Amino acid sequence: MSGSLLHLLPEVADAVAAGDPVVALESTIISHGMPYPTNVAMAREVEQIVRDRGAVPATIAVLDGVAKVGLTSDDLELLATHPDVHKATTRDLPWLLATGRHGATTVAATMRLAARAGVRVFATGGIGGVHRGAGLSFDISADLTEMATVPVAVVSAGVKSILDIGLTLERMETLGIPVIVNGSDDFPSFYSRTSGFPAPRRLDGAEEIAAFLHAAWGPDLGLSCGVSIANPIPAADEIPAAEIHEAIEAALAELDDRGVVGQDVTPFLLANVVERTGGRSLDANLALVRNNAATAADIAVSHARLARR
Ligand code: PSU
Ligand code: MN
Repeated sequence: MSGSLLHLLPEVADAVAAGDPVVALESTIISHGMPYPTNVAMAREVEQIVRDRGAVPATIAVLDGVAKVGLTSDDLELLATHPDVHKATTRDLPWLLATGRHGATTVAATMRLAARAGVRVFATGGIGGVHRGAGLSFDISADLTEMATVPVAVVSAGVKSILDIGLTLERMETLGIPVIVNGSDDFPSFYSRTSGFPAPRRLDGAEEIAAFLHAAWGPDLGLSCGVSIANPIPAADEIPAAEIHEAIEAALAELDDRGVVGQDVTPFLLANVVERTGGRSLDANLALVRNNAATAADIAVSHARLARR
């Protein structure tokens, strides 16, 4: 089940072997997406939400050069506090393993390790995509490449408007990534339930989404791609697009001024927006992550039932 540098927590390995529901969780959001100690509290709470809905949580990261699927509470604390945890997308994984470092996995790297471990459903906050100005910078997240190639369902709250949402949807279409919106006709934009773009496909609830995954990956079609499931933030927690707009524009301007590029772009923008909105954007972020964990757990439970037949 696991090689010497890929370790599954026994609880996760047992659940996968039995075909029981498991939900993968990423770690970049812990190390590079939220301030301490909110980040570690969030990581623990989200695992509990997954458990309460009948699935096994598997937070994923690289620790001391070992790719871990399923972490202990101490591992979560390390990821939240250690100064030398590298942000890791898929291409960084061999470097971390070969040199024995710590890495916090992005959506892309988490998907890859989840798939290696046999986990098919994954909850996160927001996915990466096509950055504004990508026509010149070529900055397009490796999350999209991974979703085109690895059969894992990623439950997010859509795409933050730090990105070009329209181009991100175009790119996902080209790459053949199915995009489902749960319970809405509008594609959501993280803090907001709408984005100005329609849902490419709408499904309502975990049962319908699990049936979609089963159709995609089952023996009839045998698709090998991932699935992007956009789950709008609950209405009570939403920040209307007009209210977050100013903070995002200012963060993008500061990004330009400082000349931040490459893998530092997304963490810079995330931290800058939190700073500019005070606690408000962080509260919304926490609410949508909880919501995504609950939805992903429900999908994993329904999908495990279908896949077992
Ligand atoms: N978008 C968010 N919150 C996040 C991220 C993106 O709203 O925490 C993180 C995720 O881990 C995602 C990564 O996979 O940033 C994308 O980074 P990049 O744009 O460098 O590919
Ligand atoms: Mn990038």
